[in-house]
Amino acid sequence: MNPTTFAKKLKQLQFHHHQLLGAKNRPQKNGNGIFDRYENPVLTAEHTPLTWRYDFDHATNPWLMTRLGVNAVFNVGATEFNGKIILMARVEGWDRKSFFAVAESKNGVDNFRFWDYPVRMPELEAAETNLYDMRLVHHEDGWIYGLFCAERHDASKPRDLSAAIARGGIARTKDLIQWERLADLKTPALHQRNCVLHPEFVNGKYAFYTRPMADFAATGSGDGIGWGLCDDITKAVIKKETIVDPRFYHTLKEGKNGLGPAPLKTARGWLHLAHGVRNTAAGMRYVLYMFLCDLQDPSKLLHAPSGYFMAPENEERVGDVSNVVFANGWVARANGDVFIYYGSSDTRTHVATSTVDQLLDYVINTPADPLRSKLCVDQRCALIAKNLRKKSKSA
Ligand code: BGC
Ligand code: BMA
Repeated sequence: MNPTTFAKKLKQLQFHHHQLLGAKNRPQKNGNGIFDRYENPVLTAEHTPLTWRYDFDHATNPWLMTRLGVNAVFNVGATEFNGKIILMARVEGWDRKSFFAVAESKNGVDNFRFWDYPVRMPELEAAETNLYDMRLVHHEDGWIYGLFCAERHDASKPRDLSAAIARGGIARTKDLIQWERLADLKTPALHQRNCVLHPEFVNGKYAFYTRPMADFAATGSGDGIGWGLCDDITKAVIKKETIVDPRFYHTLKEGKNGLGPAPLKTARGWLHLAHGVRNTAAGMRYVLYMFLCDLQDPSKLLHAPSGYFMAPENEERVGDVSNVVFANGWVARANGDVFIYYGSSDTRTHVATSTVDQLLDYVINTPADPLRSKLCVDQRCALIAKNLRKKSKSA
């Protein structure tokens, strides 16, 4: 490519990138009354800066090749920071390694822009191979914590290249740029993914949601979403875990479940967003669900509405790992608006909006799963009868 064509092509690339980042995003019509989906994803691989992917120098990159491609941007942590909505994205390169990067937007639904550089997270040791799915938590101790999965090959099985160990990584920051890496969370279970820090002290201690598993990823190898306390966050050890939200046969969380972002504090309790997994002939299916826990005792489950909160739809259903929605970030604004960020099929990131009032109505007034077909029919018939009574009265 001659220098003139190169310059023209580079300009085109920059123009299209500019258009993409400036595009407006609108809520989809006909929401379900619980939340609204949006027309466009908020972040995709194409949203990452061109400076991360191309070498702009004609002398060293005469074909204007993508040198370090980005494969996917998904499973973002989220928080409000200096009046902006901040997403801590899981960015995955063409090399399959994930890393973290901050993107910010004023309104939380469009015009997300990445900061110039991704996060340079300090490594604990060279064995650590992949970092992903950060939960961002403003703790009442004044730090912003990042909790993420730190994955490595299982050195005890040198011949099995897919044998891995998932550990609960912890780091903290004040500015989202300089990170202090702390020791990984220690619990009785070998594998920990989906660990989340509770934003407040409980009995003067740090409190964690965990997800103890005996196997790296297999469904059926853990009991559910756990809870445990620890004294020292810099060397976090949980000796005893209790289960807050167990798995259950023939529900959306039969195979495995894990907490999403840290819970939102509301007048009625701690509001939770989690994922549930079931095994199917077509692979694992990931959906989102919600529940509410007691304000005084956050390990006590109060309400668990029946069924899923959100399941993959349309474009969301297809990607590198199809049939997956996964959420590890949400933001409740002071006016009660809630922005829920979710990854679809390990490929892209979307937003859905709701309000604290709507979500509380949803978790408190939606009946619980009665766990058997017969009882589910009774539950639905009660609803039908109520509606038909009303209809005949108004007729
Ligand atoms: C992937 C994760 C996945 C996990 C369990 C990891 O290697 O990076 O996205 O959740 O395996 O399947
Ligand atoms: C996991 C998660 C996610 C991912 C999902 C589906 O266990 O930790 O990173 O979205 O599997 O691949």
